[in-house]
Amino acid sequence: MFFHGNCQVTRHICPRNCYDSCPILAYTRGGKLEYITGDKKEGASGRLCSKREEILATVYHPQRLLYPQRQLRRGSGQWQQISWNEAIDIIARKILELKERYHSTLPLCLNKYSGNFSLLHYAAEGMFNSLGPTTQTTGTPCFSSGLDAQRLDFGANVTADIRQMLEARLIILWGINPAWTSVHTMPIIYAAQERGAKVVVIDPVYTETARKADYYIELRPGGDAALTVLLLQKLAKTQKLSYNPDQTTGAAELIDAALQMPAAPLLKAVGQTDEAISFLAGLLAENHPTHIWCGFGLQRHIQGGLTIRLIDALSLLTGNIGIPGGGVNFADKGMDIFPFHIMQKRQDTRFVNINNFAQSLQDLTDPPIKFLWIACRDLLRQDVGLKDLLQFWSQLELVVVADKFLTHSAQMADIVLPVTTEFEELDVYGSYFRHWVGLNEPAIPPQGEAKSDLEIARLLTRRLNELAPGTSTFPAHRRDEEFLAAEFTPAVCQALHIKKWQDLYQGPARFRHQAYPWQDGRFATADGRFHCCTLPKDFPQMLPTKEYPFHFLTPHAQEHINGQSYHQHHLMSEYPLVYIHPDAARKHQLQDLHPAVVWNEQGQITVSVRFRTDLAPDIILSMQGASQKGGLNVLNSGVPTDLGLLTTSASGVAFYDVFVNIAPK
Ligand SMILES: Nc1nc2c(c(=O)[nH]1)N[C@H]1C(S)=C(S)[C@@H](COP(=O)(O)OP(=O)(O)OC[C@H]3O[C@@H](n4cnc5c(=O)[nH]c(N)nc54)[C@H](O)[C@@H]3O)O[C@H]1N2
Ligand SMILES: Nc1nc2c(c(=O)[nH]1)N[C@H]1C(S)=C(S)[C@@H](COP(=O)(O)OP(=O)(O)OC[C@H]3O[C@@H](n4cnc5c(=O)[nH]c(N)nc54)[C@H](O)[C@@H]3O)O[C@H]1N2
Ligand SMILES: [Mo]
Repeated sequence: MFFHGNCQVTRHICPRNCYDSCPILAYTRGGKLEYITGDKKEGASGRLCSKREEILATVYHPQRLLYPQRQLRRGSGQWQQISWNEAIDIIARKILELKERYHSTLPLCLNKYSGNFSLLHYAAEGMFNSLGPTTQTTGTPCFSSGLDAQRLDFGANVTADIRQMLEARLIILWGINPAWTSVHTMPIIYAAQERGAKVVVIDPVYTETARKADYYIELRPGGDAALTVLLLQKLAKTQKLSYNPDQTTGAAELIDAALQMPAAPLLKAVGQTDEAISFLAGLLAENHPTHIWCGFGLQRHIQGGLTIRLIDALSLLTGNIGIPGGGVNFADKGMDIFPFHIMQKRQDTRFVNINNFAQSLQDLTDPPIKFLWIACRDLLRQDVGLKDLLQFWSQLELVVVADKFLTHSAQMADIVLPVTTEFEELDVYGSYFRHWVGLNEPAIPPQGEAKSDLEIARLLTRRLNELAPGTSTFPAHRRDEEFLAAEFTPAVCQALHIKKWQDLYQGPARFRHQAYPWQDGRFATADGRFHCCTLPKDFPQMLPTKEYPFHFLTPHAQEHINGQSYHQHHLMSEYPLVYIHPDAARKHQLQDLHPAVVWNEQGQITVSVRFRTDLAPDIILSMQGASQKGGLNVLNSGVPTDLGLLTTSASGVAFYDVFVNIAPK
């Protein structure tokens, strides 16, 4: 903290699940947080995105939850403000009752994910683990398949510093829309363009990023694996592929297998002309280094893992791995340096796949789930398999939601607990794409009666132990600072080049000091080699049917993160906007700006139609979380992707392999 004029300035790091993880400076005057701006430390842009208003508005938003409340009947909207003591007492008694009834703590379930990934927020897991074996989720909806793909190929998940793009001659933005989802990377991309790099966007949708690119390659959703094989074929035929046999396994086999695949079905899978693919192959052959950035959108398909593996191999075989400006960026697991002591991890947790939660709830019978705690998550808006989830809901005896707003899930809870923002608590957050770890220091006191997830864990632990001594082993007496100190082991401090966690008061620290990985040609795999994937005989690719003739793509929106849009509901349409090509729309008797129904075998939703001439005729596009009513995921059964088990213990989910039909309402 320091003082500037008559303002107190505190350091923060945006703890949202975003590529940019922006360092923030917060200006507080007279106890009121007045202004936030980007901090330039560690090569950050010094700017904040358009969500800056949201971040600030959340703190003092009139609809923010400030007191614990109890709902008389789920979904009734009849809320009663209660004290923390009452809320925690109801929860503690239910936990003890269930434990006694089932002689087990497995009926207690925690579902926590994307709201805030900071270290001390893992107190929620810690509190659950302190009770005994409970049911929790594993895996991630974001990036499981791609993580596994890179782990299999390189042996680890390491990204290059984004400034490496300045060294590239060609930048391929593949299934990523940074103009919306990583806006602070765009200046680097523009600067690279100014230095002569060509930028290609590969996406089934003509995105904001595509508008900024030099070339845009449209393709069918899920056609990327086929596209990569076509590129390998063309480059192999012109002797543009090479590799070091001492550093690679499976390269010759992969090239052979690629050459044996007939081109016609591949071209059909991509939905592109041979000419366009030759053009792209030419760019790759002529421009060295090529930097490829694979987005999370790219791997939200059943073959997402294979796709990333093929792209890794393409990069290796064109000589782009381990050189400045080259490589395939996806996601970094640098935060794994932390021990996460606060979680009090245990071996006997009953884990279920976060991407198959609804089904798991139904399948778990011995003992069944009776108590659900939701934190940092709006299950009923963002999860898949909602039909099953809602069906199961009535069997839950107590649903607790800790959140800042009365989310879709909170509206179906028994108890809501108000949580603090990153300006009201102490914590540490690290990025999965930038290479830094930073601090959130309290700028203002908790608003209303809001409490951090850690403080809530403490309260519950204390009450449980009052009612039944020895129930919880969570170290509730420990102060925030002590929890942090335990995470910053000597090894962590050494890796971050700091002496103690308090050094982060001066700004974020780096967990990666190398600008780009694999410089010495040795990989983190068991044998130190890069592993090329095996090519299957033909590719799985999910395609529209007569009954459901449209791909339903629901990528991430510009103005808000995921479902975190309650602060701006007044600006949003009531129903989701769905974009469709006017020709396709007319075939289905749809009119621009009119309501319609979108449905599939999972259910149906009401939407508002918007014509968009740049869309393929078989795609319906809608941004997730971008309407008051939400509800897109009612249509999503949650088909698993091919990979994810290795790194996250659960497969990913093919969010974008969803097919629908549409008609006027
Ligand atoms: N503004 C904003 N930023 C965010 C988020 C947000 O909600 N809003 N969310 C954060 C989170 S949690 C995540 S996981 C990331 C996600 O951010 P991104 O990695 O950008 O992922 P998506 O938005 O899912 O999809 C990116 C692009 O993939 C395209 N795509 C879909 N299918 C295919 C395909 O088969 N092939 C190809 N080549 N492209 C395809 C989509 O059309 C989309 O343009 O962003 C983070 N940052
Ligand atoms: N159709 C479709 N669905 C998707 C996706 C898609 O691309 N398309 N993307 C998926 C992806 S990649 C993701 S990451 C998920 C994200 O979905 P979720 O995991 O539900 O995450 P968010 O919507 O980011 O945030 C959830 C809640 O956390 C709350 N929160 C914020 N800070 C805190 C805190 O400190 N404590 C507590 N207790 N709560 C807090 C927020 O107010 C918000 O209501 O959605 C997935 N769903
Ligand atoms: Mo995500």
